[in-house]
Amino acid sequence: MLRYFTSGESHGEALVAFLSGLPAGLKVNQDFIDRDLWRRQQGYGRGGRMKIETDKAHILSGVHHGITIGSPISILLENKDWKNWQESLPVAPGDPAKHKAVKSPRPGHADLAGALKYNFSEARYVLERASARESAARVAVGALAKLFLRELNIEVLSHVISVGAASLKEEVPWSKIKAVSEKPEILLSCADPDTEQRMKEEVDKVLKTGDSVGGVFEVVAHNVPPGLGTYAQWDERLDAQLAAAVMSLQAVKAVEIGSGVTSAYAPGSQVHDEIGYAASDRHTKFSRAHNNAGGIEGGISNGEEIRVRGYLKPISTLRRPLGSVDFSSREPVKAAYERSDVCVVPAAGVAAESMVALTLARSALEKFGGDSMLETRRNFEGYLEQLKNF
Ligand code: EPS
Repeated sequence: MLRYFTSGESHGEALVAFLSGLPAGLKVNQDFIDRDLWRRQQGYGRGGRMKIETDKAHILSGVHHGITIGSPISILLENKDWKNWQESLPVAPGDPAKHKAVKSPRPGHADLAGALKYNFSEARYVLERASARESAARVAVGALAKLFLRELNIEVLSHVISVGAASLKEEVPWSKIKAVSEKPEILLSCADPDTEQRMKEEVDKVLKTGDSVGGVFEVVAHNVPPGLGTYAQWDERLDAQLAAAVMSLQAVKAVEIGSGVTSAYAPGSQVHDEIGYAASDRHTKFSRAHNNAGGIEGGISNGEEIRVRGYLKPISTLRRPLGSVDFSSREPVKAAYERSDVCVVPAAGVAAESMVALTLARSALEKFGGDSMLETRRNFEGYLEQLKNF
């Protein structure tokens, strides 16, 4: 069973991620992992922290001579900003006078709920772990899941569909999503240059006003065979697992599979993807007129592209803060402000790719098993043969 955990605070010494359950013999490409970490740091509207950090995966265990050895993998990501926080956020008790308290909770952030839950008198420790900095650790292990999926010819990428009021209307084909992900520079990861310019204007607006802006990303998993996940038990449904995985990302407030939201307002005859049958080099000769189901029917992948959208609320740290209450005096004050991003939609898309890749890799390993890549591939190829002969 593929399992993963992360650890680390935004301004602590490092982030750490653990991944166990990958078969032995998977080639690990360091540049591939670091490229995804870089992609997560990009995007117009990112804040000052991204100028400090250059995230690189320092693999501590589970990989030797460039391949996985079947033992748990741990990865460390240095927080370069730690040098500026050693005195105010030490591991040892330290000097309380140097503590940087977060005195009034930000509406929308974990600050208040976290302080109440953990009985903290202010929100510093809440912010530290709730921060989206943690998603860098998920991207590191997610890149390993992607490398595993690539061995099964499955690829996972994302693109941005909307930022504020600027929105793409048309479905974007895989080739264009791939081209966006390969660009040497990332603006807002939108496949259409005119819409991307309008997205940039949305960010410029909030930069001027001290506000923030949310949006929608879409993760696409390409070339997934039919048969991952099952309707047989509620928690084994692939769409349920993907929804939980993407929803677990910081600032995601809704998840949609395929055209799930608009489908709720349309008659069945306009929603369901009619079935055809014709010679093809895909996993099966069964084909679909369109893909409103987002590649999943009955909790099982159906052989079409898996498309999962994440809806992001605007970042909750505002330069022109909303009303709040001082933790100690209980008087009305403005919410705390600390350096922040104003738009993170492209970055959240990269983090969501990781969550989708980890979910699909776990599901593939449940179906095909294997302690070595040789064994997993053999089982996988046997299944593909079965599909061809269906
Ligand atoms: C982030 C790092 C953080 C924030 C952001 C995401 O760094 P810092 O807090 O030092 O500026 O930029 O986190 C938040 C938006 C948040 O609300 O906590 C990162 O690496 O993605």
